[in-house]
Amino acid sequence: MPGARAETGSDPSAAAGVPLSTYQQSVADYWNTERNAVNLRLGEVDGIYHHHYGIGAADFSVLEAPEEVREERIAEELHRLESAQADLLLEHLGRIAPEGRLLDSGCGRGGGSLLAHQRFGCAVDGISISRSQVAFAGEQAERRGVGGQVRFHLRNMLDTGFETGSFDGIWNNESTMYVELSLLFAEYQRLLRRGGRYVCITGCYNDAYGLPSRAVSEINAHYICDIHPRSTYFREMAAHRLVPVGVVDLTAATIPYWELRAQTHLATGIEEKFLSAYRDGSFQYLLIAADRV
Ligand code: GPP
Ligand code: MG
Repeated sequence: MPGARAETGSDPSAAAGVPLSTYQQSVADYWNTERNAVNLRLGEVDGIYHHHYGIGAADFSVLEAPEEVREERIAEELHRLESAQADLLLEHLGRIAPEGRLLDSGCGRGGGSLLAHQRFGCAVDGISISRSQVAFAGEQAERRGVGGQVRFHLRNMLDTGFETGSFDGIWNNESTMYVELSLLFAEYQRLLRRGGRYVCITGCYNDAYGLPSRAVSEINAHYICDIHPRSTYFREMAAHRLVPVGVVDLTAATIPYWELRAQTHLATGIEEKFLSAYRDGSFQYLLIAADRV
C-alpha cells in the first residue's frame, strides 16, 4: 500500500506519515526531540553526523589539552573513534560498484550514508522513522551537493516499500535493537539481490552470561530499545538466507571510547552502564557481515 507510506526525499514536510506501532511512535518521539551535544558537537567536526559509538585506541591526552582548546580536542577525538567504527562497517560491505545501490537502515542524521557514497560513489538510500532525522540528513546531503544520489526517506525498516532485489548492500549501525529481527531479516531477504551483502554493528547480550544484566536493562531503558541476545541474530539470519561471512567481536575495541567519553563534558550518564556491561561479559559489541544466498 504505497499510499500509506511516506516518501520524502529531502522534503519531509511533504510526508503523509509512516504507519507506526505505539512502540515505534515512542522511539520516533525520542529521536525527533534528541539534541545530545555528544552527537551534534561531534558532527560539527566535519559535517558527518553519527549515531553510533567508537572503536580503537583513544588518545586520553586530549583531557589535558590547554583549557581553551580542550573541548574541541575532545570532540575531535571522540568523532575520530566513531568515524573509525563507520569505516570498519563500510569495509565489510565489500566491493560495491558505482552503479550499485545501498540501504542505510536506521540512518539517523545521515553521516553513514554520506560516507558510503564518498567511498563507493554509488546511490544510497537512508531510512528512519524520525521525521526530524530525515529532514536533517536530507539537508546535509544537499549541502554536500549529493542530494541526487544520497536520499533520505521517512520509512519503516520492517516494511520499506522498496522494490524486491533492488539493493546490493544493506546495513544497520546500532539500530537493530529497535525491531524484531524475524521481521527485519524477512524484509532484507526480499530487498537484497542474491549475493548482496548485509552488515550490522550491534550491542547484543551474551547468551553465555544468561538473561540481560542490570546494566543491559538500564541501557534498554535509556534508549527505549530492546537489546537482543547474540543467538537471535544468527538464528534469524539463518532463517532468512543470510549466511554470515564475518563476525568481529568489537567489545574490547569499544571500551576505550567509553572510558574517554565518561571523563568528558559530553558524557550523557549512560557511560558507566556500557562499561560495566562490557566488563562483566553480559554485553557484546559485534559486527556481523552476511551474504544473501
Ligand atoms: C547510539 O546513538 C545508538 C543507539 C542509541 C542505539 C542503542 C545502541 C546500543 C549498542 C545498545 P547515539 O549516538 O544517538 O547515542 P548517544 O546520544 O548516547 O551518543
Ligand atoms: Mg552518539
